[in-house]
Amino acid sequence: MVVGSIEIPFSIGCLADIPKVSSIELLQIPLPSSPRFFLSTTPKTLFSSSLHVPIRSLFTNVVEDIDDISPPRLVVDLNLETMILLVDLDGRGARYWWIHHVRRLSAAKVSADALERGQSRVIDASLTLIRERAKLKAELLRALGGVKASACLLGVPLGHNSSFLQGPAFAPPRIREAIWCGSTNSSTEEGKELNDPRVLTDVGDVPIQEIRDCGVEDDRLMNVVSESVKTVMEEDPLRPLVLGGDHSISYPVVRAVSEKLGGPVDILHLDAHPDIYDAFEGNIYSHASSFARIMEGGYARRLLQVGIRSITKEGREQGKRFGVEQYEMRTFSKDREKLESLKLGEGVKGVYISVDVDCLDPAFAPGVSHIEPGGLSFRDVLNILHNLQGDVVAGDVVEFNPQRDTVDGMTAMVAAKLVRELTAKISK
Ligand SMILES: [Mn+2]
Repeated sequence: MVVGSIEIPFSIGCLADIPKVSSIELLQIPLPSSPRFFLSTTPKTLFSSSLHVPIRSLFTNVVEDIDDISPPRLVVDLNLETMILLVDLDGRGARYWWIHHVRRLSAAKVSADALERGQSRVIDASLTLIRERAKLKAELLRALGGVKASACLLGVPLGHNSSFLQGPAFAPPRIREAIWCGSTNSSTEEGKELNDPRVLTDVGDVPIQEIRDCGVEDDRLMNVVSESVKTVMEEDPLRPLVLGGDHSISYPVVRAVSEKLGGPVDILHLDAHPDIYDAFEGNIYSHASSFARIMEGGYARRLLQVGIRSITKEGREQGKRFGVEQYEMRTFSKDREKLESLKLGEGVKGVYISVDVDCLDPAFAPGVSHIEPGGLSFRDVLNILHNLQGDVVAGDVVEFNPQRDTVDGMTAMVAAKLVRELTAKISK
């Protein structure tokens, strides 16, 4: 239920437009009603480090509560044609959605059927470009011959399922730029040549924002991500190496890999967080819940989580419930030998590697949304990856947030090197 509205004298579109809006503009919005609530939430920032808007500033001016939601919440319609905010009054957090004008058109009695047909055309066109690029590149590789498996980059620039900042939506082009930036050579540490198209190809990005811009909701959007992954896997010898995006994308990606291969995989998951909440702030697709969805779906036989140092009681309970092998940083020195000689994927369809950049200590990778001290060194991660025995069928590198990176793009280089070394692990 939306109980109040505020006219905004400028338009805010989907995620891609947000940085154009300054906090000054937002705070100068003329507000129609006197505040009935003053929230005691600590000021949080919305959307990006380039747009600091303390929630308190926005919410001193809002309108009415809704008593029948427990815990009590405040619903605000800023009538941006795009934004609805839902805030916990007890200060536990905020949740917000961007509702595009397409949905308002729909509400204004544009035929649902017409909307659905239009959305399907956009989705088909998006998948067609990925399919045709994958087909072409795979045909060339097969013509060259001698390639058993080849890493194929697929960007999934999705950031709206993050519970904090949405910057990972901007990561894929920054990672590509760093892979090819020329400050380093094209060899991986163990001698694979990234310049060799037999080692690394690229089919571009799933146009996430363009699809959301058409009013497509997450249930369907996640299916589009899965379909894109399957489209790459359709073309032997391509194997998807996915550039996130926030960590929510691992669910549709792993689901696609498992469904396409016809059985579960073993997952090596490097992360500061277990991302295994049943739902986070009411969002089953949250980046903090992706591994709950993966385990529920039976897409993984073993799930090894390494680098964990921010875990709640629910995270541990969910870990037990799903039989997850959680390796916490506080015992890393004891676990190191085991983790540096892993053998995975035997008896299942292979190994999937999911690398959240925040598995690294922020000293190595400051450009992440959730800075969590006490993490792995870059060499720790490489030792684990280089020594891993198993057939790596797919992987992802997620949660790099360019909006939090250093000015010289240090974390972009870190994410790029993770991609380079994973490429070497996949291609053969
Ligand atoms: Mn994480």
